[in-house]
Amino acid sequence: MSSAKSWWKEAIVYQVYPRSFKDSNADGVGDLRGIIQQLDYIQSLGIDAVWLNPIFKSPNDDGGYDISDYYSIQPEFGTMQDFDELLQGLHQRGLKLIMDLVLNHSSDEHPWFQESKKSTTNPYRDFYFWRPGKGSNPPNNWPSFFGGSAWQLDETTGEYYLHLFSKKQPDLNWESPALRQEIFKLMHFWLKKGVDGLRLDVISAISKRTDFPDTDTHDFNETIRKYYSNGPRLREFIAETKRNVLVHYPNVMTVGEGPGITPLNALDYLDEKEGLNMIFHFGHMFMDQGSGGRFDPIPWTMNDFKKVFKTWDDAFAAKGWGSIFLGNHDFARMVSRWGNDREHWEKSSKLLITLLLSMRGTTFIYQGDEIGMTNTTLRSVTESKDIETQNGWREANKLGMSEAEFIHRANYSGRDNARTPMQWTEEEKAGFTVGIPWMPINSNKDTINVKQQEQVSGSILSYFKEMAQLKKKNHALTYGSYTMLTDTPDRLFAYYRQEGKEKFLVMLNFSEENLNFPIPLTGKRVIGNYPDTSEKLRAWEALIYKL
Ligand code: TEU
Ligand code: CA
Repeated sequence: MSSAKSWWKEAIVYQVYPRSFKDSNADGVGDLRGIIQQLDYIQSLGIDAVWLNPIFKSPNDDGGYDISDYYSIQPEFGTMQDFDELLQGLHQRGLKLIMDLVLNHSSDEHPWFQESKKSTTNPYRDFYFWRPGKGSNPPNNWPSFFGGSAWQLDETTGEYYLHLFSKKQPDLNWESPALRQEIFKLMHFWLKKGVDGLRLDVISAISKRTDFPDTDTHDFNETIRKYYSNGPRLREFIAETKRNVLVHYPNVMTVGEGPGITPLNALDYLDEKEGLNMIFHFGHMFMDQGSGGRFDPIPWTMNDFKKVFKTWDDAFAAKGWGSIFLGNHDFARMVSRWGNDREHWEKSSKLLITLLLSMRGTTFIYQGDEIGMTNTTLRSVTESKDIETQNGWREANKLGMSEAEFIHRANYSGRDNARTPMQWTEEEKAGFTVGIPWMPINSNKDTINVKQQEQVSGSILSYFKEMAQLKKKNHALTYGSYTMLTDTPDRLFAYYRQEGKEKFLVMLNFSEENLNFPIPLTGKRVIGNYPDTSEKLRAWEALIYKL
């Protein structure tokens, strides 16, 4: 990875899902003033930047990823003044703010779409993709991420519009120069306010194959890779965005997100002059998804997991920079998915935190993972608040799957898992709200909450803070090389991080078993999730030695 120093390479980014972080006005929905109230807590973590999921006006069909006004704040979240106060509060604490911009699609309630759908000759018609159907069928066989066809017939003009996600998220047509000018304008608006970074949602899909060929595969992730992402004008659009906007804000970080980014095409997105700073890849996040996608789980192995990190570190060995995450608002809680959220909950939470903060690349940690929050349990699909789960059930049901089987799958991989309210205290509403929370609070808030862990020295929270300090104090853990050990038991993930004379060995036992591994006799233990050191690596033991 390029060794040029940048704040965003050294940063530990804390992701805040505003709807579930802290409610300040008793309506059961998290809001900006709630985040302002918790700024001292956020600062106490020792992180450097906050990534906020979208906070723009939205009908909330997809958790705010369906924006109806890019220039105003979602009323439930507060006002522009609240935003300005939040930004100021972060900057006063030496923290940066990364906004989440959704530029692949808007809400169907956005004025652009309301105009576009009026007639085939409307000036905004080409802000979206409209195509005639094939007889009574959609223009092609593309499936939506959220079930059903990616095309919706609009009666007014008798044409279909494209929506890779929900029907209420029509894809924006970046082929239109006028649309691109509007995008650049809104980006300037937020960057002029002093925002420090942008997470660009589904940026991989902004260039479409405008001949819209049928997909030739039933594997959903393959369809994404081959047809939805990495389109013919992608680099051109990113370069134009860089030239028209980003180049004017040299210290602003950009991280592109999107399925379909692979080790072979990732560098197309990253370029000092014409590209973004980083991308989120999904190599590990999709490895347990079968051809049917999220609700079609397949087994994964520790070797697959380790290989993903090696592959992606190699991809950025010479150029570019990686992002390291194990969970976010779109996936199950990391300790439930990769660790053991039962008898080894504390140890495995600490182990995963060790990985996040010692792997090469910028660390992104999702709210609640610093205290080991776990998956929730939906008893029925009606309890889900997520369109992907609701629509996933509609599709599964059509194919004859039982609700019991589907809910079992949704409790393993569904997005509701990550969206239960932040657990601040053991109070009835976990200190999140005094109203009725928009989503039920996880029943384990009595044993997993910030207040309790702030008072306990060996807590996951205190371990996170200690590990964050270790990363910040040791450049090798940021800029050092990454060398994975290969002659180890499958369940042992061990790697060196080295810069000059500074060399660390990270040992992570992803299993309940004691593993034989020659813990280095020389060198000094710098952190571990057991109070002592034994001659074997114990269940879910994480250990870092400075050699
Ligand atoms: O997710 C895009 C993406 O990467 C999808 O693969 C996503 O992981 C999943 O299929 C949807 O759960 C981004 C946002 O992170 C997600 O919350 C939005 O639903 C989606 O884009 C549409 O804006
Ligand atoms: Ca509120």
